[in-house]
Amino acid sequence: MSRAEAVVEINFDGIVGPSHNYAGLSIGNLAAQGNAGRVAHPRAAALEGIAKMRAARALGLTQGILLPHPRPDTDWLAALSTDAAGADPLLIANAMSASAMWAANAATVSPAVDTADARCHLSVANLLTMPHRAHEWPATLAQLRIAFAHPAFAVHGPVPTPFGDEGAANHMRLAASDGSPGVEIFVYGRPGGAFPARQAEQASRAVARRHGLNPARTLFWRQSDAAIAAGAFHNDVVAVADGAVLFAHELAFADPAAAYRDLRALLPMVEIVEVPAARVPLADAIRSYLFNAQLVKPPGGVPTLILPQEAQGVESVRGFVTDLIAGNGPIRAVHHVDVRESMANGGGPACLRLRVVCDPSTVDPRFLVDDARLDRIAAVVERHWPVSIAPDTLADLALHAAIRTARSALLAELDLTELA
Ligand code: SUG
Repeated sequence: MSRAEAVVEINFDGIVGPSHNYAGLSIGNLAAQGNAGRVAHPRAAALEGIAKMRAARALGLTQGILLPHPRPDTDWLAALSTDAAGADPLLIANAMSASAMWAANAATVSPAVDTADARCHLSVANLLTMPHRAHEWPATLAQLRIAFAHPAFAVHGPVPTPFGDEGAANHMRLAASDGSPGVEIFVYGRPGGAFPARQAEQASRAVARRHGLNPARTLFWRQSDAAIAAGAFHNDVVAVADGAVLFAHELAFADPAAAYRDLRALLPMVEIVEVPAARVPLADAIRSYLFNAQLVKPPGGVPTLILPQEAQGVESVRGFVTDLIAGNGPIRAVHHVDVRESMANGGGPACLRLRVVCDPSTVDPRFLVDDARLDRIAAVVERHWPVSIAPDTLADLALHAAIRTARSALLAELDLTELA
């Protein structure tokens, strides 16, 4: 079998780290702001993530992992001339963030079939808009360089400041079939609204250039100001694409008519499922995370939405999804998962995963999981992850020690101690 034939989409999920907490650090992320100060449950959170990976595997999908980062981030605190014992509470909260779990913000990925040098390109995201996320990229890059060390890949560092880049959460790829060249769509925000626009147009354009994408098959769409103002801090809160299907809210993009015209010209077979605001108000879409679904096509199966269970709790969304599945459209099945601990920080099923279209045999196998490896990860989590963390305990040195021990145990279990 040639490499092109062996190419599949792998979902790399961020394992929820032992410092998972609700410090309310993300302005414009309504769930995170609304849950600031709540007690978090890192152990339950990580087990929910593992259960989601098991559900994806049960559908026949290939599953990978990314590992939690060292927390508190003492390198970052040292660069700020302080440390975990002496830093002010806000810096400690920033240094303790487990936000690397949202792997959709780890990098932007262009499969080999789309790039000039026929390698799969990954650009680590700089995440520079939010202080708690801006120090993620070095530890992410270290993992990407190991997981994708094979010459089939090109791994890039971050786009330089001041151009904010939040990775795959603001990138969509549509293609006629597995293995055929895609249309890559970069979605950026216009600054100046009530909430930060985290993806800068120039960052998106730089990523497209460094990946060697064909300009004729690359689109740049602006997010609507209304979407950002309503809490769509990333495009993947209001749109998702897979295969030849785009599923998006009517108010996701600044100029949807022009956007869809350009997309149809490049990919005539595209199926655009646009959800009218009259049917699902933007606020309901964001509250339910209807669009933060994983849209997947299991081998031999039908296009399926993996939705957060919260989508069942919002009436307009529940009704829409029922009709969607019953209708003649391209999305034929729905599967609900419980990721409520991540959801409470604004991270749904799609946030938790980074899609890489590649031949799995070119990936470092320590970053791929089967059920047995998921069992082993779950056992470490059960043994070492804190049961709960209250935000007013984030500076507790005993908690820091427990979190370090927990991560070390996971790295040892997965034979990844070079990340220590
Ligand atoms: O960047 N939440 C993340 C959620 C990221 C969701 N990812 C995607 N949409 N792809 C964020 O806002 C909350 C952290 C806190 O407040 O402690 C947080 O970072």
